[in-house]
Amino acid sequence: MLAASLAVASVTCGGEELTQPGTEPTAGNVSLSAGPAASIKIVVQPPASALDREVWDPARQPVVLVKDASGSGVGGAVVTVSIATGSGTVQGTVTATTLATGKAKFADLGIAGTGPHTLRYSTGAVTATSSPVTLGALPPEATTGQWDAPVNWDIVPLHMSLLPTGKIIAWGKYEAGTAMMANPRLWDPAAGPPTTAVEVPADTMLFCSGHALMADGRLMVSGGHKDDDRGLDVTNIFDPFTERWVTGLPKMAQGRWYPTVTTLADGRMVTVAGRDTTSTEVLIPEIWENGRWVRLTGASLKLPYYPRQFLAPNGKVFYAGERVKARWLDVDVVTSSGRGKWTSGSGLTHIWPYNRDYGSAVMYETGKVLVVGGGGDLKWSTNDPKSSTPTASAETIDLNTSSPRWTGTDPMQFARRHMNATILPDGQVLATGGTSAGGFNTLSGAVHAAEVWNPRTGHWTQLASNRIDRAYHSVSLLLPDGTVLHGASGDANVPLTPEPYPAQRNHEIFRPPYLFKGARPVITSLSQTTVGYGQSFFVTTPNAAQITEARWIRLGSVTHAFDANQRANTLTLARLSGKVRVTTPTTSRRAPPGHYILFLLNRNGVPSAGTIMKLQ
Ligand SMILES: [Cu+2]
Repeated sequence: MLAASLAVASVTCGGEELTQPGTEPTAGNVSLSAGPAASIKIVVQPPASALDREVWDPARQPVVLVKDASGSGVGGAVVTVSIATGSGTVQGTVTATTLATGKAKFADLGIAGTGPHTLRYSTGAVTATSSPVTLGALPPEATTGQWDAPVNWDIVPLHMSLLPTGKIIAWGKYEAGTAMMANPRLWDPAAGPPTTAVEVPADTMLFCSGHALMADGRLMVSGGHKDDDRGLDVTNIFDPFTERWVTGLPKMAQGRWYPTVTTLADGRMVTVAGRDTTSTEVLIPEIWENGRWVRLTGASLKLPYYPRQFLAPNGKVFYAGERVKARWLDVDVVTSSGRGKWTSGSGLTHIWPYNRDYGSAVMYETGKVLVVGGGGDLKWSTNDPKSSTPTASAETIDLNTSSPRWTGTDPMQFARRHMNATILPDGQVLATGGTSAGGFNTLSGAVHAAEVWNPRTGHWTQLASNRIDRAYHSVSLLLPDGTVLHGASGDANVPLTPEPYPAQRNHEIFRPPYLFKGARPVITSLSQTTVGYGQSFFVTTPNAAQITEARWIRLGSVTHAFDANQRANTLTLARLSGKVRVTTPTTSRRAPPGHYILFLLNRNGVPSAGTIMKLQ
């Protein structure tokens, strides 16, 4: 996948792509008029101290100068680095080739080990030894991550969306201590704490709506709260650029309380399930196209609240769970029963044979879905078998194949319902919060330990524990800096009666282990912030020779243990000199149009801070 042939050559200092003319000479085309190497002079020493396995900052990468007996620089000499003293091992790209000047710059070195080490540089029979590098052991947080202290909000931010501007819009049910609807809050994390968020009132109560970001970056909010179990038939759209709500759109045919909104490949939006203004379960999806809602009467199906569904690479909507059997929704096919159709398949029955109500699901990679946790409520309103306790089990499915089938992966360390699953920049999935106890929201079983799932190994690793019980109405949201906001819970009360579950007007920030492994790659600039499909763009970074992965993750829009907007694509990457070339997915079925956070990663799994860009 990597352009390996460029990896070594990219240590040259030119600013241009190596295949273009006019760049500095590289090892392959210098004239080797000097004599054989007679000495190695150290120009830049390695860092005096670093962490075990840290990928050293580019400014701290060694540079050596190879000269012949007459003192002329030797071009085209391959210099190899090894451990001179110390018990560790060199990591990264261990050779560098001299330019015509005789200089060779290493680009991607580090050492696995602890204590003092020196490096030996050698070419032919000539060697030199570096000054010492003292390697510190990784802190425990490099294994467990770390939780910050709780941060207060004025509301319970149980609906939360990251906007293209980097601001966060959030709302809950009631203003604290009142029976008045909570106004949405627009919070700029760069400007101050959430208590400084500005109110951006909407005309109607948005509590228990469904939401997702549209192709243009506006937030569509379908339905809302008429009263408990009764949904509004309105659609509100928040424009993050004018910071205003747009209302007055045509109403939906039915109200929706607990629907899921999904962005399709062509930018159309579909809203599925929920309860209507009379508390009747809504069986008919509606699609937003050409400025109006159209009912998909051929696709009548009873689905639980907030269906966990995704746009799939075949262009259909894939309903992953909570029901035992997953299904496809084709929004365009027309049958005798009308437009739209649900279908299933033999491989689409979950391995865990019970409803995964209030488990989570995530498309962690192009066309690949993880369902995890859920169940534990015998009163849940489907005919599927129900378990009296939640599950720790997890399953994956690859929708890129012709006959997808659920496959088991390791269970979490803890059973959970009302948990959140969040894609991390390194492609792993973080599980946060929830409860292991049976019943709708039994907080005696609240789980505080985070866990992370590695899609390569299928293993879950237990991480640090947060302080606050967060189950029903909790959220988790990946932030562009690579941290995860985990917040809310509760706010399910009838006005001014004792809360059945404490209203958590706060969040905690989780700092994943990768933030404790030393220097992070840096994104300096992008050649463009809006890109098309199958298009390449350039990311200027001083870490170009160290980048092993580029990934983007769609901005999160989360509520009720499910983020209908987040999804990730690993992007095609080529390392050049001083920059990397990133190529976007070829089709919008693999990545719906809209806004994504781009991350670059090094071989140690450490991500850059992300940058938000638009795919169209
Ligand atoms: Cu709710």
